[in-house]
Amino acid sequence: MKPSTDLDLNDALMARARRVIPGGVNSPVRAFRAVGGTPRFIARAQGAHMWDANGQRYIDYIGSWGPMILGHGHPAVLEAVRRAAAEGLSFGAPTEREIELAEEILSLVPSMDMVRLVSSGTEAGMSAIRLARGATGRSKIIKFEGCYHGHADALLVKAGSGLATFGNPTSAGVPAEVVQHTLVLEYNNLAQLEEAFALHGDDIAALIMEPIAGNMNFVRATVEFTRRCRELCTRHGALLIYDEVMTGCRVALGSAQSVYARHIPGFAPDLTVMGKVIGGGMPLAAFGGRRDVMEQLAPLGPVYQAGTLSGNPVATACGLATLREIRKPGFFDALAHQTRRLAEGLSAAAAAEGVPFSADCEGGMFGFFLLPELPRNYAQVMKSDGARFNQLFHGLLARGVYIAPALYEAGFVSGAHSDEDIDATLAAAREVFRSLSI
Ligand code: KE4
Repeated sequence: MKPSTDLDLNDALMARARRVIPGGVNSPVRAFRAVGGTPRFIARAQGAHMWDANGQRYIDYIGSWGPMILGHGHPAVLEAVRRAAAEGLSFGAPTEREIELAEEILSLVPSMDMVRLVSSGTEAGMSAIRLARGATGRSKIIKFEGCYHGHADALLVKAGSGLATFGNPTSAGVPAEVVQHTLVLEYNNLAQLEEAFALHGDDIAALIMEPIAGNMNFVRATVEFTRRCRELCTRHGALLIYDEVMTGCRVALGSAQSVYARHIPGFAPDLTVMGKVIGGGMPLAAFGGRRDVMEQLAPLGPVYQAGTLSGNPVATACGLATLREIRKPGFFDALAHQTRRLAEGLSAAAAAEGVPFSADCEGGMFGFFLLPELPRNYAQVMKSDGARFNQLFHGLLARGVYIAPALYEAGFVSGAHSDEDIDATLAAAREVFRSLSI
């Protein structure tokens, strides 16, 4: 579509989108509300690059918020999707490929004895909470401020008024009764964790956590905090749910739980929620874990869960092809090297211009803060200078580098990001940091 004037096509598309889609987008973070300006309407993508409606090219560090770990348009993935689509888009009946993908996921995440495929991370998280409640016969759950587990009602909750008090809704339309069983604690706060279990331990069905909080940009749970979450859940008969929708097969082939198991021998969650990478960019997510818990699910057990497109034949082909590529020897080493080069290069560029900055990365996921030290919880993250972040975001965008349009979102590198892409990103960052330091 070419407008009659030389109006930017993104502006024209956004004006048109706003007339028919709330906020012009199908997911709020895409609207650029946090950073201002007009979202880029992407026309196509290939490898590490995306092109917007104006034909402007960007080096892509969103990667669809994590799924595109191989980069866009990987030939093996496209071929698998084409072949699957030609055989049928959806059957509403079991297929062999669902077994193959389940077997692949279990081989990569050995804490999972069984897995159920669904269509989104929200659906996976929501189902895991229901399963934990059904399996334990308890209602209370613990989550942490700053962690996001999808938009199921029980999880749209912010910390209550006092310490270890039950949560209040973060969204209109969520009745207080729905979140009255959700306890919101401070991430990495051992004292609050101890108190919550001391007060409510035997009523807690599950503790759900992001192992590395990509929804606070990039905040690691400390090893001691992780160990204590595991110990207290075990002692009180609560289930530890690891939300690896973002970190799963992204921070390591064996996901974040394999990283923490290096520091905590035998560490394993009871349930794991996955998504993004395992779908390769198509609508596919999963939850799984201990057999005795998973067998509580319908049709075997009393916990109901279902989905028309669960295990969709095209989505499973996309996910399977993706997982088979990333488990090839050397893929993750190369991805982690490139990601580390980016994170370290950004830190060096900021330091050279005297801009307060800290960065961290694991596998193909990275984060950074306009703070002198890495934050350990949500309150510390929110001390970031939002206005300065927005300048950084737009400075990079104008130079063809597309990072997350919000300071609390992580970044993602793919196997397609070349040395030239990283060098170009660092050159752009140096220019922007120079403008920030003025
Ligand atoms: P989805 O329902 O969006 O597939 O997954 C929800 C979800 C669950 N758990 C974690 C740890 C997640 O990060 C997510 C979704 N992540 C966001 C980005 N922070 C998706 C982007 C968006 O909301 O548009």
